[in-house]
Amino acid sequence: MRFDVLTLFPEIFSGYLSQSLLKKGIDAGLLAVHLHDIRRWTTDKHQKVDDRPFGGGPGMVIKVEPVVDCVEAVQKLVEPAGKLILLSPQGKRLDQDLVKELAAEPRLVLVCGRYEGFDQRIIDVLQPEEISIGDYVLNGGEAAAMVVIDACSRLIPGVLGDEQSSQDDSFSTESGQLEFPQYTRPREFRGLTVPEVLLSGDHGEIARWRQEQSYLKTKERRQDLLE
Ligand code: 6GU
Repeated sequence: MRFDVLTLFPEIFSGYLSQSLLKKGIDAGLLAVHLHDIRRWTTDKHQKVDDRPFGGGPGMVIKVEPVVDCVEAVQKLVEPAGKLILLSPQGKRLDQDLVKELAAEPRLVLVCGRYEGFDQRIIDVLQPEEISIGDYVLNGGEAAAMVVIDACSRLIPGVLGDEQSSQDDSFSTESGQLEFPQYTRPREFRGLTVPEVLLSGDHGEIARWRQEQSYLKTKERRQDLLE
């Protein structure tokens, strides 16, 4: 799977992409992330990517020409052109079902906003899918793009090792419930012991216990997931 990220701050991504599972997936050729600096598509002397809003008001608005030029150039780099996504707090809220849809795409082109927003004509011309990662405001779409890449990468076959699995993750279980509690050594810490059933070796009992724990935790914390 290929991700192209269009941003004013490409450096933000380097640390994140060079660690852990994402790095392994990239090194193994299972995913690729290409960063594109929107500022490189400006044509004026001052490389201006934002300007004051018509009609007045605080903040700056991202200009239409560099973003549209950058998107069109990046989409032409390779086939297929990829699914175009604009990260924005006005977008459709990301959840695991949407992650599954996105992870089935061969290529995503992710456009990160900053400041007060995009010139509306960017959206009118490019007609991207707008995606938000939740009901709060970030300084920009970069953290949201990393969330999309991270969540999708877990669903790409081979990115998680054999010993790991996205099947048991919260929201990914058949039942859509939260995860059961996990324990590892030592058996006792500050008087807190590991539930006896997990030491029993009875795999049927363990599976039943875990299912029940998932259900109880979901009922207590996220009744909405059971409805
Ligand atoms: Cl995608 N961008 C910004 N700026 N804020 C957000 C967001 C995105 N998703 C939630 N809040």
